[in-house]
Amino acid sequence: MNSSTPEQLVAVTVEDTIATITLTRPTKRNALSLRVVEQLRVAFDTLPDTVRVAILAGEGEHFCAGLDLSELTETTTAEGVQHSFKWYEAFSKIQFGRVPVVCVMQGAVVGGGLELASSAHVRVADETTYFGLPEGQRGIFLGGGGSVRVSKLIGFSRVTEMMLTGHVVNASEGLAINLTHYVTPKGQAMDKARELARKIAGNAPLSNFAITQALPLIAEQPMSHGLLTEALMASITQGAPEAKERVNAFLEKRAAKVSLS
Ligand code: 1HE
Repeated sequence: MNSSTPEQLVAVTVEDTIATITLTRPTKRNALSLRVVEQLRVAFDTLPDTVRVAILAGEGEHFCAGLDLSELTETTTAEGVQHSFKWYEAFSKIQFGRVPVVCVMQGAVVGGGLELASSAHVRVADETTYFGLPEGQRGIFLGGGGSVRVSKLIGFSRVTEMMLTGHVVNASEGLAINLTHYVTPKGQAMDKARELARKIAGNAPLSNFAITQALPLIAEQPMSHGLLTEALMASITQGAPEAKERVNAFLEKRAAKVSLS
């Protein structure tokens, strides 16, 4: 399936079990207008049932320049809150949708672009990538969930420092502080993301469900609740026939060992 028309700001392609959802507004550095955010929501909400992993990417030299600042016109407080809630709804479809999401990054991953990337489960940057939170300089604040999601990735102290000082973090520094899981040479992040997506698609769907849905909730639970949730999820996943088959495959030396490659 391929779908992209001139007025479309988000393109969806599906190959086997992997969907690629691409921001297609490179002339505006993939800035997130409300139309883009809405198209992202629809794209993640309507993935075909055959899809097991999604790749999120941005066309051109920059993943995403954040909020479309041309839309930051005079709004009432209530309209501003509604604006954020539209972003929350779309980004929630990414983080808590049916499939794991791998984000491919290059160039600017700033402001709302970093809030978007932090909604994905796995992040792959190429060496041109840089991360910034220029809201302070623009006289605004995070509004796409970054106070929560980016703070969970790097801690609120680093978010505070980036926002106060305008500190722009390069790819290798981003790797060190957990803004990205991988850094590739220039232009190779998509290849790496596809390789990872194929691995993720090969996991048991129930395990992927537990990893993407239960893990973030467990992290927010008090320890006693978290351990109980974990025990229940463990029991549910290992009770599935697919788990038994996979474990037997290992015991019968039919499955790959854990290795560094
Ligand atoms: C934009 C935007 C945008 C570019 N909204 N139009 N985000 C920012 O503060 C980042 C602002 N953007 C930049 O700093 C730079 O554009 C980049 C470093 C990302 C890329 O630089 P460059 O030299 O490749 O591109 P450019 O020439 O700056 O921009 C190309 C065009 O995209 C230009 O429009 P044109 O009509 O003159 O061609 C820019 O105006 C346009 N453009 N970025 C609108 N962001 C839910 S709260 C989230 C809060 C935030 O995200 S705050 C951070 C906002």
